[in-house]
Amino acid sequence: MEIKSAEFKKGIRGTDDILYEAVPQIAFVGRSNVGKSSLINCLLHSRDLVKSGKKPGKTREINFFLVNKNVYFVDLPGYGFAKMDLDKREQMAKMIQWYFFEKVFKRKAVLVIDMKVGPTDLDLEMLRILQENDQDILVVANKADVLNQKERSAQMKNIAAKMSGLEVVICSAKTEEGRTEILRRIFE
Ligand SMILES: Nc1nc2c(ncn2[C@@H]2O[C@H](COP(=O)(O)OP(=O)(O)OP(=O)(O)O)[C@@H](O)[C@H]2O)c(=O)[nH]1
Ligand SMILES: [Mg+2]
Repeated sequence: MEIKSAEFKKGIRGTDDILYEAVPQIAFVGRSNVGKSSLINCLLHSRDLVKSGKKPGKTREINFFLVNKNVYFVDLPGYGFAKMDLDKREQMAKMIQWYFFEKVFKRKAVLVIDMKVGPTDLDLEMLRILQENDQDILVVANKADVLNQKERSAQMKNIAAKMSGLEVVICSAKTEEGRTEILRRIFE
């Protein structure tokens, strides 16, 4: 699948008409700092359309990007950022849950986990929420570039065991490993 165009549409924090448009949404969800925004930039081949950053807690709104004029890539704030004060963290968690509870035209969730860290309790909790809401889910393990071969195979086993056999695409927003595979699955 080729990316022909991508543009920022809007950032929302609560209900908004954009949610209910007849446009499919590909929603990127995961821990803060796992590389959701970077991964979207990688998929779109745009270096900085989506703001990403060194500091966790970079994305504070639910950002909609219109891709190929017919699908939204949705960049969500991350969960589990320990240094964010509790109020703010709860507010983010609520926003993420609220988004997935909303009934929209069509949605696919891309759950991004950290390949090195593996699935955390919060990741598994998020997976459960997605499954309970009957979401179409694609799990991707990002930052594969930081692992050597040995660590890679160990982590693949660890992830497979913790994610009850769900298929996981290994990727790196940095090296673009897995990019074509993710795009294929998103658009299939
Ligand atoms: N080595 C490596 N670093 C990455 C990769 N993807 C993202 N990063 C780095 O991880 C940091 C966080 O990236 P973001 O894309 O802002 O992460 P995020 O998940 O959007 O974070 P929040 O918006 O806080 O939820 C940045 O310093 C990125 O450069 C990757 O595949 N490999
Ligand atoms: Mg982000």
